[in-house]
Amino acid sequence: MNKHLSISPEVAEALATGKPVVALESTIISHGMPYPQNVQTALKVEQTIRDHGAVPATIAIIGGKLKAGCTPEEIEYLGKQGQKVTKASRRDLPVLVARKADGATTVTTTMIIAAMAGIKVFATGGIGGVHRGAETTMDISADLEELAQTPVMVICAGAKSILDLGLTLEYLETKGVPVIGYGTEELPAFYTRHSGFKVDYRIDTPEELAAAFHAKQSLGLKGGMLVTNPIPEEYSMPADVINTAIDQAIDEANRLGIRGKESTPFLLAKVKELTGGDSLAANIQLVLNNARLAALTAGCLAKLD
Ligand code: PSU
Ligand code: MN
Repeated sequence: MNKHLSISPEVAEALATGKPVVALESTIISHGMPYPQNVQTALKVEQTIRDHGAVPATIAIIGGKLKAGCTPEEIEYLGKQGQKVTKASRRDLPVLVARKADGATTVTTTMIIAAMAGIKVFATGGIGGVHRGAETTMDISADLEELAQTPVMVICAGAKSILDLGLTLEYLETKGVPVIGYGTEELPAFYTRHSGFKVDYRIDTPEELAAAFHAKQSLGLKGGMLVTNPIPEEYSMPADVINTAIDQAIDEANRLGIRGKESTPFLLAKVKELTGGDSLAANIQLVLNNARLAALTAGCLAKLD
């Protein structure tokens, strides 16, 4: 085991006995939602995973340790610190670990730590991707590169249209990452079920998700798989409301010259501010929905492995 990795006793026991485990990211807690809803949601997501037969492993960097399985106290700490915690992507790991610092893990670093621990399924809200205007800014999330090289299935609700969804799909195709729609042929756009873009394959059951991931691994193909699970209809938002807010947020980011790693958190916070509590409520529901699917899929995968 890597000397920087620290697996909680419950997660270690589950992994050793072949029980299903689901990884969860911590940037969604620190940067993705306001306190205290972020902490409440993180704990509820863990409970949902337990209710569906799997063990949750919330992932973060605490005191330079790569944690697979956070305590409720650690979750509370990350949630309270909010944006003061370093948003940690792949490039941030060496310095944070050397300094024994804290970091909230993005999709990228959550995949890295999950893979180190031997966790294969990861549930989150949305992933990073190719930003609008990337032709000139070159702002492409490290999440896409990670999906290309690290063997973890990421279950999300698609990507927000703060990104260029068409270019994001092109990038994933180039990198050989299968993009699956759960019960849909269309890529969901986080708050809404529709984007107008097609996924590679529609899969309708957790059994088949597990079988596809298992096949990818037994073929010796590196990298992960992206499962996009649409937000339940009753919680989805009107497309015009959300798209107007996103356009306004992007205009403001451009005006203020927001760039780099601040870009995604700025846009997420702005969209939330412009759409009030509705987008937060939708966000919470789609994460719970992904947690359920991830737990069931991890259960199926545990039977195949
Ligand atoms: N998109 C969301 N919610 C999030 C994020 C993205 O809808 O919380 C977070 C995730 O942690 C993701 C990260 O991995 O932002 C991507 O940041 P960047 O675009 O800087 O790579
Ligand atoms: Mn970026």
